[in-house]
Formats: sequence, structure tokens, C-alpha cells
Amino acid sequence: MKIGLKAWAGAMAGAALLGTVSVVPAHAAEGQFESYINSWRAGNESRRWWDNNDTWDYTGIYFQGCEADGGDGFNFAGLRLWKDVSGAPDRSKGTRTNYCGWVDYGDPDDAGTYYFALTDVSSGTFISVDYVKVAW
Ligand SMILES: [Ca+2]
Repeated sequence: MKIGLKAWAGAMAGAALLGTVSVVPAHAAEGQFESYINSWRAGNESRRWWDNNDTWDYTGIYFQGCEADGGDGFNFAGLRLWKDVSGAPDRSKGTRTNYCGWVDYGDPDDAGTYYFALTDVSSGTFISVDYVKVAW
């Protein structure tokens, strides 16, 4: 009986760890950078990054410490992932709604230069984010 309880406790600890991983990938992704956002409005674009597609890592964007100038404060931000294609229209890799946390776009499985753009501000016109982490 004691062995059974220990096994259960171990399984719960594992579940708790998995819960943490699903919020922010804890393992080393193929690449990542940390930044912040100061007074962005819809249409603003992030810095570019190169994804060599060496791994199956999801591309994700993490926000922490979010503010908006609307009366309701920060509700959410629409974020579109783009592949920068020279000499042709950039390729959309999907839009996600970030509620001041982690959003992911799966694995683009497509080497190239990427960036994200703010498509929608739910409250007001400008948003600021104290801590931004992008991983791919
Ligand atoms: Ca990949």
C-alpha cells in the first residue's frame, strides 16, 4: 500500500511538471530571444529571426506584464506569425489570441525568416508588454 501511494505521488509530481512545460517550453528550443513591447498599435512588427528548421519545436510567443491604453485595460492581443518572403508576399503562418500568456503556432516546418505582427488590440489603441519571449 505504501508503494502504491509513492507511485501515485510520483505521477502527480510528473503531471505538475508537465503542466508547467505546457505554459512555457522549459527545454532548449532551436532558438529564442527575449524582448519587450513599448506602445505598439495594430500593424507593428517584431524583429526578424531565422528558423533553420533543425527541430520540430513549436514557434511560440510569451507575454508577461501586459498593459493597454483602453478603459478596460489589457484584454488580449491578436498576433500573426509571418514568414518573410523576399520578392513575393509574406506567408501567414496563422493568427493566435494572446491573453497575456503563451500562444503557439505549431512547428512551421519551413526554414526561413520570421516575424510576428500585432493584428488586433482589444481595448484602446496601444499595448505595452514588460516581457516578451519568442521561441522556435
Ligand atoms: Ca521546425
